[in-house]
Amino acid sequence: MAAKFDVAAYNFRQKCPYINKDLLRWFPGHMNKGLKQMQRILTSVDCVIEVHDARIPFSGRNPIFTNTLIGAKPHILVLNKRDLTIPSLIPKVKAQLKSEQKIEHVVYTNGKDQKCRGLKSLVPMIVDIVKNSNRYNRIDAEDYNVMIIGVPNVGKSSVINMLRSIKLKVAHALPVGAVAGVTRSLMTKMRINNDPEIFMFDTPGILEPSTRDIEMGLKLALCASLQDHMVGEEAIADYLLYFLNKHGKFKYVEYMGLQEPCDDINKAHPQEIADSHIHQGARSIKTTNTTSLSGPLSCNGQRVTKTFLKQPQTSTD
Ligand SMILES: Nc1nc2c(ncn2[C@@H]2O[C@H](COP(=O)(O)OP(=O)(O)OP(=O)(O)O)[C@@H](O)[C@H]2O)c(=O)[nH]1
Ligand SMILES: [Mg+2]
Repeated sequence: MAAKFDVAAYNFRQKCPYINKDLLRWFPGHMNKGLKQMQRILTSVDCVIEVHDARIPFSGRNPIFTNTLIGAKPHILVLNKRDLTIPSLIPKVKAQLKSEQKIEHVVYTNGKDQKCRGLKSLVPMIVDIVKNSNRYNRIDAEDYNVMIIGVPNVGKSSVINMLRSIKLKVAHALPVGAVAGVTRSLMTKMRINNDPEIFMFDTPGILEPSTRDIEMGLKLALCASLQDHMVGEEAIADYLLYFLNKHGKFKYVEYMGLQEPCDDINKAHPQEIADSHIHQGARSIKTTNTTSLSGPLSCNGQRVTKTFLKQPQTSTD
């Protein structure tokens, strides 16, 4: 039985841990090139699907998309990795996105689940909103072209693969991977449906050229939209610790074999260091020798386990 801790009894940090903004800046050449390629094909695109991580529905979407790619095109926001979030929060998040950001079409998906109802609802939704839109130069086209955009590692390629597998029963064709930056250029369009013909363009994940906000950058890092080693595993783990304490989420205490919550990743455990590996959005720390943390990510000798961090903690927004 997990012990209960009272947030009020602790003097937890009130401010997000500071890290140098440059560590959160990642805009390599392939992102710049990819953005230009995406802008060039816009006239042949009927609908833009923006994929984002469902754990951070209000943070980290790239404003460049809204300004330069979405414009007046029909737009669907796909919040992927539904399995890592808390289902009961979904209606509230959707309502908030609609009222505050005027986003009408929000779909939650699990890009790893062929039975996902959100994925299955996408094709009818695309057909419906494109039919009811002004297609300009493509008014007579019978096929539908859809561009998938989003920040890195949110599951863009996985969603396309899964749609192809659901609708066409074909094997996955696009490479996917747990580290941000797998897709590095605009891909040839892929058929995902036959009647009507729907094609999708996969694109590289694109971040903003500079970081506006440290906390937003850390949230993106925590969801693995930035590569861990660039930001620093300790900084990411420390932000997670800050976040969990701030929101009174203390399951980590038991998982890590602590007596009580701790608020300083450095003081939490100075000697024993877990060989660690943080991967694919769900942070996982494994006992391998491949990536060794030089800092005290583990508390009191316990390793943060995959099971713990894979559990939905909360929406990270
Ligand atoms: N838990 C979970 N993992 C997912 C889901 N969808 C995709 N993934 C995983 O997330 C990681 C990134 O998936 P990709 O499809 O490569 O993401 P992407 O947005 O195309 O990434 P880039 O091409 O690097 O921008 C992979 O390890 C996938 O297996 C999901 O719904 N839930
Ligand atoms: Mg990809």
